Amino acid sequence: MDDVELDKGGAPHQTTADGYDPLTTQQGVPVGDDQNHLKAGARGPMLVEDFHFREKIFHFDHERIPERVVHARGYGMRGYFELTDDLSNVTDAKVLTEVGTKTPAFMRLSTVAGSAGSPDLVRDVRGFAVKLYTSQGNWDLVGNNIPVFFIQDAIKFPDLIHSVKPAPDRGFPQAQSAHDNFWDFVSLTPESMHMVMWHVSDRTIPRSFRFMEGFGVHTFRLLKGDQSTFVKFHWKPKLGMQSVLWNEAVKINGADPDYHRRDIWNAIETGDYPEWELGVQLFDQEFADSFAFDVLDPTKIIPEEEVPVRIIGRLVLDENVDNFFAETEQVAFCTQNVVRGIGFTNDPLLQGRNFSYLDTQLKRLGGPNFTHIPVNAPKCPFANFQQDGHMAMCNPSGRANYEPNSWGTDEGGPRENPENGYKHHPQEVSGEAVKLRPESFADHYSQARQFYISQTEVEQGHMQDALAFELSKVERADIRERVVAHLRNIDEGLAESVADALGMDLPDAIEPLVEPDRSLDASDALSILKNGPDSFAGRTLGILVSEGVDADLVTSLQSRIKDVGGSCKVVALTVAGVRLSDDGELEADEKIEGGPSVLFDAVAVIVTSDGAEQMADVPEARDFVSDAVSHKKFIAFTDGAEKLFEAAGLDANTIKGCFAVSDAESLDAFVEQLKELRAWSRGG
Ligand code: HDE
Repeated sequence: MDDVELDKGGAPHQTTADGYDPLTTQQGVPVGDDQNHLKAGARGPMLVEDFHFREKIFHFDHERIPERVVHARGYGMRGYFELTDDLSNVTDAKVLTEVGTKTPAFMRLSTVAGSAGSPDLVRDVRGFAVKLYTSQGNWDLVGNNIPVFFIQDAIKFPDLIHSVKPAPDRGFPQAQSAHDNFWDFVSLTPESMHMVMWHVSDRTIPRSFRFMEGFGVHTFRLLKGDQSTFVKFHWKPKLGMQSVLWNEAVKINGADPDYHRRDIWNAIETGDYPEWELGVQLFDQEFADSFAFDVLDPTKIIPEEEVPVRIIGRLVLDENVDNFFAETEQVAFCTQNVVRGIGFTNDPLLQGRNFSYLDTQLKRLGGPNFTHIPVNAPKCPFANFQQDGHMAMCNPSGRANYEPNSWGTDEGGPRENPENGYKHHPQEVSGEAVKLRPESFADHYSQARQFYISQTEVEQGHMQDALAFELSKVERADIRERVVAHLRNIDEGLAESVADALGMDLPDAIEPLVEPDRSLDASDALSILKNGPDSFAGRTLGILVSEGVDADLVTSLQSRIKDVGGSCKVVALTVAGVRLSDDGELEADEKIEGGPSVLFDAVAVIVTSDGAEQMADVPEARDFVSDAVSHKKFIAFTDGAEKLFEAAGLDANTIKGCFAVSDAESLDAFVEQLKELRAWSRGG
């Protein structure tokens, strides 16, 4: 038979008359009509013969995969990790020993309780998951923005999550912890009290993903040969930490439910790449034995004052995804993904997680081959004899799919490598099979108290308010009482203030398993405000403008903000913007209804007195200034703006942190002040 040249495909189909690539079916057949299905006559019934219609609707019907059972709402970005300090004295992991190497990374930041469509600024822990595609395989560090957790044993995870998720009978509240079930569970679970303190702190309402810390939470091991060193991982944001106020969070969720994802998307698009430093706390068995708490207990931290955080590298996010579903939705993190030189401890939460993450992917991604999806596949070579299953994309080639075999190095496939392969830590294991909580996990209040006393007065006030708010949504008085009874073991002042805000008498304290140690020192590293930024970099100024305002003033304010690394958004009565004093046009980024001051870190009210008078009649413009004042934002205002403030019942000239601006000098003073972000000393 003559050789026949097969058409292997790939040749471009004919383009459409107006130059577009043709729309085809999944089988590559160009579609002639994508507007109407095939009918028996123009007004007749559908004909089953329409394969294009059937394929299109079939595919649409199957677009959804199960959302993550926790951390459903998340946002992913690509980047790289660069090692700056060599840990080769304690680990064999190349990613931690080859200084200067840039390891490709994928990061997904998330909330925990809400479903995929919930708003970004709910009070919640944030997931902080990083996948590093190292030359020795994938390493996933699947952490949170809080260094401790609610529970000590993985067996309680379903209970914790059920309690915070919508109640099963009514299907709400969505993405909230301010309800009976959550506070019922945590108040019956004293080990959660340390995490509860973090939960009611400003950590759970971050201003942006870019302004929060991340933690590996558990104690892990770094391994060099048989030698083990304990390690806790920390991510420190380059821009410092910042959170919003609760009253802002509530309003932001309405004004821009995508506030966090939009923020990080925009930062990457404009080249202002988000960055974190990776830090490690390294310690040995001797330290672990002498430390006041069990290093396997995930409800405890090791204060940075006791074991300093050593910075060893940086993570830079420099690319948004091309497709949200392909990458962010399909990325599968797994605590078990470690590389040679990194190992586990017996933290009972970590042990449980090591089972859960692989298991959950089977349900979510539908089969065992999710590792073949590009976002999950290693970027180093990988080869084994695992085969088949749903959607197998890279089955082993050649005759051998087993080993040992006799097919040699050409055809016989890969083999284990005792020299360079992964080595588990040879820890000795013994003991009776018991379902027991170690006694060394029994202290539930000492570090909760330490966290509270480490906060500034402003932050302590926020915690008191948060507790009062959350508990005011709890219908059952006995649950409210039980929470306050725990607070008495943490801090009497805190308990009193919450009881007072709830209008209840102080209940007796809960009997602790072990007496809390009230002598632990405050740790400054635990406060956001003590670790705030010292510049306006990465922040946004909202400028409210009216017709005819001084062109020089606006442009010099904009350029000053740019010089300090910040950005500006112009807000006006119409989205078309305004005409400036020099007749130039200034386009608005937002119409006033779409640009409330809660979306900005600071605001400037650059209006003429006619403009202020006109805005005085616009409720959203009045809210713009009154919210900025009550949220303690620094405010610049022009001569003439007073009328708008007056309409909101305020006198800009007497409010702390309000700056009358008219010239270069006054603008400089305002921009200098912005380093501090908020006028905390403003009353009210
Ligand atoms: Fe998770 N967790 N978790 N978790 N977790 C999941 O895995 C689980 C815990 C964390 O962006 C699930 O792929 C158990 C602590 C993040 O895709 C699931 C326990 C910490 C993400 C799961 C915990 C985390 C998850 C759901 C108690 C911080 C999102 C979907 C022992 C150190 C990853 C999935 C992403 C996701 C189980 C507790 C962080 C069900 C059983 C502690 C950041 O496997």
